[in-house]
Amino acid sequence: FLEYAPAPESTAILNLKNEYGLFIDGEFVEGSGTPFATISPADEHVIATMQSATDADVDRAVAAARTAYERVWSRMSGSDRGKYLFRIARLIQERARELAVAESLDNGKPIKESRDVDVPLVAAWFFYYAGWADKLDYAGLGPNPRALGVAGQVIPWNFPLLMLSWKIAPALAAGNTVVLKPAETTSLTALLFAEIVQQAGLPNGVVNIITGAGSTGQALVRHPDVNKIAFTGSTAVGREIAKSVAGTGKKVTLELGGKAANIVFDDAPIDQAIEGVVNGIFFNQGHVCCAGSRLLVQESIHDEFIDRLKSRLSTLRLGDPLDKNTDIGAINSAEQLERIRTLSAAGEAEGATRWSPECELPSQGYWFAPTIFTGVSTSHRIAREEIFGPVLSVLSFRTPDEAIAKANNTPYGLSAGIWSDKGSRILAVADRLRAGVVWANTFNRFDPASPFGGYKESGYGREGGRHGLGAYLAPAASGRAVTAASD
Ligand code: TXE
Repeated sequence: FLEYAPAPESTAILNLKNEYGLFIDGEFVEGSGTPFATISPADEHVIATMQSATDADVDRAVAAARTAYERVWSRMSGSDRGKYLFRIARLIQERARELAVAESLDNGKPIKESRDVDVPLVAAWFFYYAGWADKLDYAGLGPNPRALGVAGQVIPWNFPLLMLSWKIAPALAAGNTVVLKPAETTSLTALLFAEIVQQAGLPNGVVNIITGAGSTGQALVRHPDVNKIAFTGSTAVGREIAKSVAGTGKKVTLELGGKAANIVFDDAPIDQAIEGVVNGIFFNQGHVCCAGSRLLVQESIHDEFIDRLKSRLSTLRLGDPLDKNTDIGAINSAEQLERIRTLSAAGEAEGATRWSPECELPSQGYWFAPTIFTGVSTSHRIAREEIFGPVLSVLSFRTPDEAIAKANNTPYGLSAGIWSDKGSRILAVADRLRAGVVWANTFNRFDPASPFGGYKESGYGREGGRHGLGAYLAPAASGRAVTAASD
């Protein structure tokens, strides 16, 4: 199911509306807030207008999800829930080209990424969790694992559709209903997904999509009738959410920022490592929570490695996200561009050496040239703070112990990469890295069967695999070993 139709090249394939409503109880409805525009970050043109959901709209969406949970979804057999998820997965495949174009248009990411990575993974996530829906009783998740009820889900703008699938697929497979709020700059594909929900004939209210800013997310998180919160976004907002749900009994998973180390030993396959380092930080313009934003390279190969890395960067093509030859697209928003500029300026002010290949930036839209900083020390802001842009901070090390100490010297703990020819070294180093995911001789590889999540300020809970289901289930009360068939 990972094979896809040939390249989508243009927006001619899209059939977008000028205005989108909120998706509540199976229908697109008007919201009561002030509408806002979603724009293309590549040239700032308005794509469509969307609704800001107010507290009253959040109430409506949560009530619809509650009714659907009580009356329909929690009474349905796992195999029937699975059939709906399979149907959604197939519809995503059927509309793959259109979804990829819409995602690149709204987010700014290169079409070859949305076409070959994001959308295939979205389908894969629904297929994977569809397969779980009828197997929960036998999966070692406790006797008769029970759904939690209504899940409130808030997602970011870097992988709009993929983050939606990470949230919605396991929640539905486990028997929960959902109210999801996409990020304000990238809600378009979530609303196209709402159309898919309608096409799939999912019972009304099982999935609700409400658009709006952070205040809408906050109202959803605080809503007393929401049983589970799943959030992916900044550590600052994650902290706020953790505080606001303390003592409410809501189950929470938080997937927050990162500052991953990509560790290259002197025995690494160099060409492969160069590609992995480039992919690690420039994939999706570096708007990736697990991005390999710190390169730790062994001192003996440092200079040669950096020279070859620079040559490779000079071949990257930056430009129109809808051009299938583009490697680096637009920065998602003016705010994010400003954050990247501020931290890059701090890198220079603190004494690191900045370098970018020659690269002409388009005059309209939000753009940032691929950048590397050498001579970075662990105390520099660019070594400590998440930049979330196409900016690589390079540090060096002499021994494996030093590499491990530097890699772990961060408040985050989401991911890491190790490049070495020696399997024993990879295992020994991986074991001592405080990171939820460690890639060996590869980077940014995702699979629905594999749990993903962090340590420390990168959050808690795991998404993906059996663990991802556990986040949406509560074991039944002890002694309740048999479920009667429902009518
Ligand atoms: O994130 P926010 P922003 C990091 C990255 C980036 C920084 C800021 O470093 O530069 O965060 O990005 C909703 N209650 N990441 O400002 O604000 C918001 O509407 C509930 C890493 O975009 O966290 C959006 O839907 N929800 C990250 C979502 O939260 C709230 C991905 C994320 O927005 C809310 C994104 C509130 N009080 C940014 N305030 C990753 N881990 O991948 C905002 N939101």
